[in-house]
Amino acid sequence: MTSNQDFQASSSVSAAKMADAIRFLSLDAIEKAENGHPGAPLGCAEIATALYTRHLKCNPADPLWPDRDRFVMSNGHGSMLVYSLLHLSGYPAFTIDEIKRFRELGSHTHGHPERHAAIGIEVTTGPLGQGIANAVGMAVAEAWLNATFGSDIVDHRTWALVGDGCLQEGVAHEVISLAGHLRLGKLCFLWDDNEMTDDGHTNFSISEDVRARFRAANWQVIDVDGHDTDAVSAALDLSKRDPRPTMIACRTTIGKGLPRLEGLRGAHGGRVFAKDLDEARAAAGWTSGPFEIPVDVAASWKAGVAERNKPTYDAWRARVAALSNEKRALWDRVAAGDLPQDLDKTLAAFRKQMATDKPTRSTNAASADVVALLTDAIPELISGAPDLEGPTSMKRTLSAFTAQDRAGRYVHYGVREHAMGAMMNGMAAHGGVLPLGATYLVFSDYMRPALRMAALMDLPVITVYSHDSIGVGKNGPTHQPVEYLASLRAMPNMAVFRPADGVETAECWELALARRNGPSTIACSFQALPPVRHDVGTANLSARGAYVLAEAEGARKVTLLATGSEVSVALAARETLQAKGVPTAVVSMPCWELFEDQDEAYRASVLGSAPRVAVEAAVRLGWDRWLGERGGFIGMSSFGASGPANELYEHFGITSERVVEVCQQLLAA
Ligand SMILES: Cc1ncc(C[n+]2csc(CCOP(=O)(O)OP(=O)(O)O)c2C)c(N)n1
Repeated sequence: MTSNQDFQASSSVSAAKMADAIRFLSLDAIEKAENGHPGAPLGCAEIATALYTRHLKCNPADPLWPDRDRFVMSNGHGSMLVYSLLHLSGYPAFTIDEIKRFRELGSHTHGHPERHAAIGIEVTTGPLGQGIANAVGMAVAEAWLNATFGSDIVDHRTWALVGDGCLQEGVAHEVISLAGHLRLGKLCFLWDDNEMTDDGHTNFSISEDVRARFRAANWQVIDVDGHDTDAVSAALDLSKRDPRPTMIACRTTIGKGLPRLEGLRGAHGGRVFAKDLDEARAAAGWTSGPFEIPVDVAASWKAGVAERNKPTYDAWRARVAALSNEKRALWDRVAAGDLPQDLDKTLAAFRKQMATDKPTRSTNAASADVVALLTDAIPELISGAPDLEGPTSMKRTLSAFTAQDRAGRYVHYGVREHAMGAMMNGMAAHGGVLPLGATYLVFSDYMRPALRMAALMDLPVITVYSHDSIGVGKNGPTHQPVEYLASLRAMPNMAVFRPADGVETAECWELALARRNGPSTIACSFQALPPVRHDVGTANLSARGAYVLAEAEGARKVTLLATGSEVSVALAARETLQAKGVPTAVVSMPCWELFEDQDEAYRASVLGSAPRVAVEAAVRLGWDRWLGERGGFIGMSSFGASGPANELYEHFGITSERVVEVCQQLLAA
């Protein structure tokens, strides 16, 4: 007998009653909140019961157990299912009072699950499709850690509950394809196959064979009755025996157990009333009052989750304790999400080297050198650049993470930027690995939903973007970002770095790595840039977001603000202006967000009181914050064009001559 069967045999409470406990907790909370989505928690109650009480490896007393299975509810609108599960499983944060506060400000029972791993929520879900892509990233992280530390330390599964909506989203196609290719055998999707979405029957919008889609992508596909706990449990067992990822198509009835709405469109998110609950209680023979769980049912949940897992947890702790000192130190560090201790020194040495060498080359090339250093210094760094390995120089010495080689650290994402973004979030949320991605800045829009989730989840995910302006040149306007810096800067908790030369590139990398509670964007040039920094590189001048790169000779009459490739344009303009008797300062602004964080006095000292003119080969949006009422701006107000980069700069008037002109007009006004 397996331990699962042992548990089933010893439990006196029926699976149906255990599932009903989920149903009534969810219904009571949704009714009290006067909104929420009953359809998924009711329809998935048996699926969740099978998973949690018979299979899921977890410890409610230690939600952060690194070797726990990861559970993602990708159809996050059904969040009450998760909260009911966590309450019944004994996660301390999910008291009955928290369940009663469903959707109230400041509760843990948010409208959609919000990442808080310390209390049991692995990732934030809500935008459909993101969760399943996170799950694929988690499975990659697990496979790599398993290969690195061995099955004694890391050997767990990733389960994702997915709705029709998740599978219809484009990102699902990307990750299903990649997960099958990578044979992520410890990954299992449980599809809530209820043939219903918000608008009604799925046959309004989809007629393909979804199962065949998974099979074509090299997944194991199993069909079950989603309301038969034993059948679901048996399918979960089967998923463990196949080297391919598994999709279990669980045929369910939306809103099961809610007589007025079950099987109907209205069950998805319709309001439930006290009368509905009376009818549901009568139909199920559930005699307990609101928010009450019968003692025997509660005990069975405790036995099925906490008690079943206790021996596994204790044995794991003993194995970790028995690790050699060296392995233990590495494990403790990566499990805590800390970076290697001497990394600061390595990066500071690189910064100084850049200050000495003063190379004229693209910041993308300088960034690639940093990545090469990081690759050596951070063994848990896992990188990827969707089919742009050459232009982004990301792979270099790394071997690929493949179905055969789980120790590889370069993921060949193929041409799947959205998948990369969402998978990196999953890896970062999983912990133990440091994901790093690269592509062209203009393709960041293909990742945007995932970037927003990284920012929302406080995940330290770094993406490096090359080809950051019209400086791309002959590839033309499709490949020339103009509005991207503004749009990324608009995102709360996203730090956008745009370094001007090798030294600033090193600095921006140091700062991005130091950000542990939010994502970073590093925008790099395709074209070679002259060095703009002539100090010896002992201090990280970018750390305050913006700094005076060249002070005016004489009392400042004008301040030029610039980022990245346009810093050298500003410096050239300054020379002319100084020669014309206009004392001019140049401020480099590699990271607006860090500058915004500084105190007012520092910002005022950098910006000065003289008129300001900004130059950035991008749209003006956002710049007025730094320019004040009388500021001038030189940049882009249209899409770019196809042609050599230097001609494009002339064509669009992003030149030192134009900067001088604008300054003179401003001063004459
Ligand atoms: C990207 C995205 N688009 C739209 C929505 C709004 N939305 C929330 S649930 C839902 C229907 C999803 O249907 P399904 O996954 O079958 O869930 P079920 O009706 O079975 O609960 C929609 C369109 C969303 N949350 N995310």
